[in-house]
Amino acid sequence: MTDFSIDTDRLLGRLRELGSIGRDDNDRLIRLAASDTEKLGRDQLVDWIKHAGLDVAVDRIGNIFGIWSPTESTADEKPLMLGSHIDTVINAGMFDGCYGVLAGLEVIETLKAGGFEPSRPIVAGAFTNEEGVRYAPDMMGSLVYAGGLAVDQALATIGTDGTILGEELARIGYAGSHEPGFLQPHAYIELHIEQGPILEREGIPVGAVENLQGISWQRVTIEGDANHAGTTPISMRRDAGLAAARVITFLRERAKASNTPTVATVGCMEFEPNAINVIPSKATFTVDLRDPDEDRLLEEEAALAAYLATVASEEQVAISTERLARFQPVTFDAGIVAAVEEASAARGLKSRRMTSGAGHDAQMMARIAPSAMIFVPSIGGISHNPKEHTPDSDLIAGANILLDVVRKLTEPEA
Ligand code: HGY
Ligand code: MN
Ligand code: MN
Repeated sequence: MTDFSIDTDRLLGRLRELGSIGRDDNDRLIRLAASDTEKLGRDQLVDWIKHAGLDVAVDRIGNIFGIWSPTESTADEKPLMLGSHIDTVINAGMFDGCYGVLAGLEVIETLKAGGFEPSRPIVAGAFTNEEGVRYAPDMMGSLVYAGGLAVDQALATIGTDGTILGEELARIGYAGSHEPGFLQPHAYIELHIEQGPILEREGIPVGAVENLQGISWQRVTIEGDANHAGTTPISMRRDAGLAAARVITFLRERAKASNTPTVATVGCMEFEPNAINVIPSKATFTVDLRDPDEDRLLEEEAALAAYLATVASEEQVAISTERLARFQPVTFDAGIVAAVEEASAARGLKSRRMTSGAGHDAQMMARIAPSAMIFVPSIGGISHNPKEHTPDSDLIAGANILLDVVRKLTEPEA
């Protein structure tokens, strides 16, 4: 098999270029789904896809695909799909998602330039709204693509800023015509930074991701009574803020005491009227619960519901919840996971099997095709933070492993 290796300057240069698109006046990277800044990132990606001589397709939920189908005889075969996302969180790092999209495109360009004739088309994709920060749930574009959410329902989603996703996609020019799922993949592979501390801590450059944990997102609303901070005795308070604080503490203490991989996060919190000398009448916050084991995740959800009832009666407040996302744990394709390990060994790189703590588009694509992920180390395990970093050598190694696995899965019959 002729040796191929990716064009490192092209991949690293594009990563930095895309990482510079969508920064605010304080240099914070913010490319929320279907926003003006994300449009700039999308436009740049489409330029690169066209420059690579691939066909560009955009579906109704705004997922972008670069399609390489070099030979007539295999054009009708199901494609091998590579992908991730280019939308970001607020004040993001530059590798989350973008690395997998650009490495997928890089692999295709390298194979194309090297005269490789794949046994099936190869597609590089960028899924809409993987982060779910502006519109819930997260992994929305791939969830719709995999048939887990009706496209019209997704397009009608109202964002945290009151906008409607479908209108925003149309406004930025990415309300595509293809029906989501128009290309049913033969297999799906996603290269991604680990976003956790394990690979770096163990000095291992490649993660062969064999499963991904379950995710439960809820919005909790607590309603009490506004009252004077100075004159209202503690015994007479219906303090929504205090009640919210009790829930946050409960979640942390329960997760810590559990001795399991369960994690719980309250990432968003709003008080009303939000005034220094007024007892909060209302607290609205989000709860993100995760666990690789579905039964444990169900237990955590039940424990939270029971505690909310306790707090409601003890603090004399009204508590309601709204489901924002719920995804069960996913196990990836053992054959592709093994191919990642073999490709790593063939390049003299150590790899280890691992679970993904973060949600990814692969979690959704696994519903319609054999799927797996490749991780590279994150320095300090930091992500969703501008300090997110992966050394060039690890980025290049991961992309070459992706290249080798793609070749193995599309090697023409001898
Ligand atoms: O929430 C997640 O794990 C992903 O970053 N959307
Ligand atoms: Mn990601
Ligand atoms: Mn992310």
